Amino acid sequence: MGTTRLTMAQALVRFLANQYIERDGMEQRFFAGCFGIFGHGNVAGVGQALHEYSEGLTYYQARNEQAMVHAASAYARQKNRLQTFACTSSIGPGATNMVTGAALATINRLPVLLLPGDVFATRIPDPVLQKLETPHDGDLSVNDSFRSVSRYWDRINRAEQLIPAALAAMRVLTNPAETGAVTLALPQDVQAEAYDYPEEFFEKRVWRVGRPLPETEMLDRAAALIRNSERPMIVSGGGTIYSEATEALRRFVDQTGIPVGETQAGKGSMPYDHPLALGAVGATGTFAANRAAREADLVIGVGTRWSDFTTASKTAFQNPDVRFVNINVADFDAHKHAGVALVGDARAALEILSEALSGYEVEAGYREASEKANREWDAEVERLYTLDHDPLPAQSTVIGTVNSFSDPADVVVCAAGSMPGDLHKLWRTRDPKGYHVEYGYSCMGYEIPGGLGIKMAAPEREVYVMCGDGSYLMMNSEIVTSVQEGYKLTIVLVDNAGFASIGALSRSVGSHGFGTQYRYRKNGSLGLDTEEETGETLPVDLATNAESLGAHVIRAKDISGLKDALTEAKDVDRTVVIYVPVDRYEGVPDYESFWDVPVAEVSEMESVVAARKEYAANKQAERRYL
Ligand SMILES: Cc1ncc(C[n+]2csc(CCOP(=O)(O)OP(=O)(O)O)c2C)c(N)n1
Ligand SMILES: [Mg+2]
Repeated sequence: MGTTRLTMAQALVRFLANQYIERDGMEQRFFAGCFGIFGHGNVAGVGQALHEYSEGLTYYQARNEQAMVHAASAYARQKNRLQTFACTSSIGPGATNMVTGAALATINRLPVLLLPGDVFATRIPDPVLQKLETPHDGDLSVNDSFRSVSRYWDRINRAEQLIPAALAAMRVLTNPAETGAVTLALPQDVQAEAYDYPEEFFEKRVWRVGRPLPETEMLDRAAALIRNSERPMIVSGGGTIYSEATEALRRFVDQTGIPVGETQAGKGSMPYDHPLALGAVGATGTFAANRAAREADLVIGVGTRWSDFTTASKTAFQNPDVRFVNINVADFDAHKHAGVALVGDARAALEILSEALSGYEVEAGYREASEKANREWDAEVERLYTLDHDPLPAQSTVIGTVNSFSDPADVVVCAAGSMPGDLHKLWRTRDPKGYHVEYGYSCMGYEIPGGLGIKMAAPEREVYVMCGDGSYLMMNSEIVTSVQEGYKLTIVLVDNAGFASIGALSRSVGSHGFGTQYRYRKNGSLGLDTEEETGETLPVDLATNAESLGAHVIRAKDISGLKDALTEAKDVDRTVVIYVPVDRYEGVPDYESFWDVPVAEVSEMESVVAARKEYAANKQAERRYL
């Protein structure tokens, strides 16, 4: 085969356009396109290449580099990691704006390819605009900050170096155990340099995602543990959904009678009305799941990385003899909590474990207790969905109203604030892809760009973005992109005048919600978050702000206004923002759980001393699971 003379950037774009992925015999292109914001460092190299080879890799203009990486991550999550976007940025601030997005992708184990522009490899015009100068290190640029948040990182200092780097990048992106952000830093001069690339490099390449099985020996050990347990429980994480294992999980549960708690990423593993679905587990868990967890003598983790929210900071599982079995495609996660490690694909592992457990079932009394807990929990959800609260509605009722209005296949999106916990507890999921709360990084601002990525991945579904006023202010720019590209979002902008979640957290650590309200200073202080107002409210109008960005805005005053707004929104064909104020203090309670947030050990404030005492007592329950 011959060679083709292309610039490094042209070669990269042509290579990316020819990468495919296959699982279960279904093959598709791996890159749905390339998000980008141009500046020096990518306008000539990658920008020129995207223009010339636009049929291979569609370019989408974003407004904020962090946001475009969020959109790519959300897209990848909605597609069960079988497709994603590349993201191109200029050098300097354009690049470092993507660092937060990279961290989010890597923490959530979602594939995104980042292509930040970089300083000249030749160094001749240095210091180039936006270059970080480090007198002690000639080879350092701001792009080195991606190293800690990427699963693969390389800098392409010579045109031919692209070949091994691009192949290594694809291997990591398409490997479910290793995936996350991949960063290829692209010096701007090298992007424009030509090289005779071998034609094989541009041929269609199919990356296979297999369904590896756990080792037989470990499977036998796990089956024996389960057969000998009296109160087994499953904790289902995002891996169940990415592996499309929800049907296999349901069959496993029906066969064995083992109840299921769900993590944030795993919510949707079971429909909420399955009799053995106990709902959210951990710090933002339901009483149903948290009681089961407390007593469980065996916990089967499926596709979970056991975050502190899931384990309630290692207080959730209190049975002194509790053991863990972990089904996980990543060896790293499978070994957590000294678990019996079933390293493999979730669906394949559940199917083979079902066979190994043939004839086994939990005792009837245990199954009945789980079913009763499911019903009792649903009654609590109903209570919170229908709270009659005046003059402003409760957030739980806003959530209930959106849930009741939405179709089963619609998607709810959230990431930070008080809503993720409330949604985790209360959202009635009816479809494995209907719940999308980013809680690996819980990144304020993910909501709207995340919604955009989901809508691009699943245009047939309505996407309901539940966005706090704080998150909205941090990142609303992609409303413009959604209008430009014709991807409609229904954004429910829930205004409680500031950081209500952190206000509550601050009060719980004795600090009176200091600095969490949106108010003017009073007597030189930013004030406290208490029901007595401290300082005048600010003249901020977020609904009008949304209007100015091109959204169709509906202002709802109460729950009946919200119902009308949702009906109206359904018929609007561009992004809608439904603005709804809620009561700041009418929150959803915690259900017998704990989250470790260290309280000051010494203080002259009585409230802090009291909070520390309670904290020290709660901490006694923390376990190590060795
Ligand atoms: C980028 C980022 N900065 C800070 C935080 C810490 N934080 C978590 S929730 C929150 C407040 C969110 O406010 P809002 O969106 O209004 O939701 P509310 O708490 O009022 O429900 C803050 C500051 C975060 N998660 N992400
Ligand atoms: Mg708020």
